[in-house]
Amino acid sequence: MTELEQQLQSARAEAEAALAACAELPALDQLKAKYLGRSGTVSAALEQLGKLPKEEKPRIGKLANEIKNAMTAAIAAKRDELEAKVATSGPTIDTTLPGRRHHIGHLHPLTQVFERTVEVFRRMGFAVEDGPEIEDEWHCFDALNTPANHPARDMQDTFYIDPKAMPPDPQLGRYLLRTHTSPVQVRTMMKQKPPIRIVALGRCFRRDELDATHSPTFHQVEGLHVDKNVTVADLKGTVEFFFQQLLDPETKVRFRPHFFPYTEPSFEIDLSTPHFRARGKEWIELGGCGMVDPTVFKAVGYPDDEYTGWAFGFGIERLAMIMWSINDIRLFTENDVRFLEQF
Ligand code: FA5
Repeated sequence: MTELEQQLQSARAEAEAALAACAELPALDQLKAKYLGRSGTVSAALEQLGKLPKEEKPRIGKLANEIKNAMTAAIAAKRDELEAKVATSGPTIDTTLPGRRHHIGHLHPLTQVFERTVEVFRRMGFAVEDGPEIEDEWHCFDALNTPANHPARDMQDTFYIDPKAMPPDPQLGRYLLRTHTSPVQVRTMMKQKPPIRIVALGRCFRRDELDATHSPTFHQVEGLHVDKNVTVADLKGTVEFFFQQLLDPETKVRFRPHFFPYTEPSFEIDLSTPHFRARGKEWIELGGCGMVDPTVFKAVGYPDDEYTGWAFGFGIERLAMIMWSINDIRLFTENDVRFLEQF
């Protein structure tokens, strides 16, 4: 065997070993350049063919070509193999491991009461209205027949906005955080003519001390129905139907005479549910209501004596507390999941 044949055979053996060990595409490229490239081992051997004696040329030339072809094919096969591996590799998943549990959240209890309230009133043909949380004195009080000397307009009772931040309006007065949802009555009546059937739900603010049943911020739902010949019987029937749907078909509703400046007559709404009756507690106070006072119709520009209507307002927190026997209003805002996940 000539020296050149030996060189070629050992290059072949070396290349085969390197190819078998090669596990990555960049290494394969290097390997190809080393053995088959223009100045690679095989090409260098082929260049030397010219210097060989005539009788050796065909034999060694054949051998060099065989080695070149075999290495080209082997490198191509390796490339296919490595490329397929790259395409199918990814993070490996052990499908036998137990799955990770996702904690599915749910709606806050107050939001659930909101949604159920809206659902029952929609069935009775009521639309949902909205109003601003920052109100002005006219919509919150004056238009609702609540004069300037009423305690609700006292600085001690109400959160007023700094007049430097929001200067008072010459017509509408100072700005404040609304103390109830009743100004939505005024806003709705000013933008549309009867028949009106709306509910408005939202946040209210009062300078009340935080205790088990009071919070400086709480929610109310307001209802308003104005049309021709609307009566107290409509009011009582609607309120009773609502609570029977929301709480229990056996719920009883009691109207106790009361005073609100913007309704006449006015009532306090008391509830009695089988659940509370079973615990020896008969009536629970929930909110106020009454027939819309003619002075309110006047303030919103309705003609005299053409319409009658009723309105109510009650506390959403108090309603949720009755629904689920919750004994402390502070739980709603503490965001303790041990409490929240019970609903
Ligand atoms: C009113 O706010 C009247 N606007 C209701 C009304 C509307 C009467 C329409 C007539 C016609 P009152 O101040 O009573 O009424 O409040 C109604 C309910 O809101 C209360 O019964 C209570 O459930 C809730 N509420 C009032 N203040 C707080 C508070 N600080 N924390 C939690 N809930 C409160």
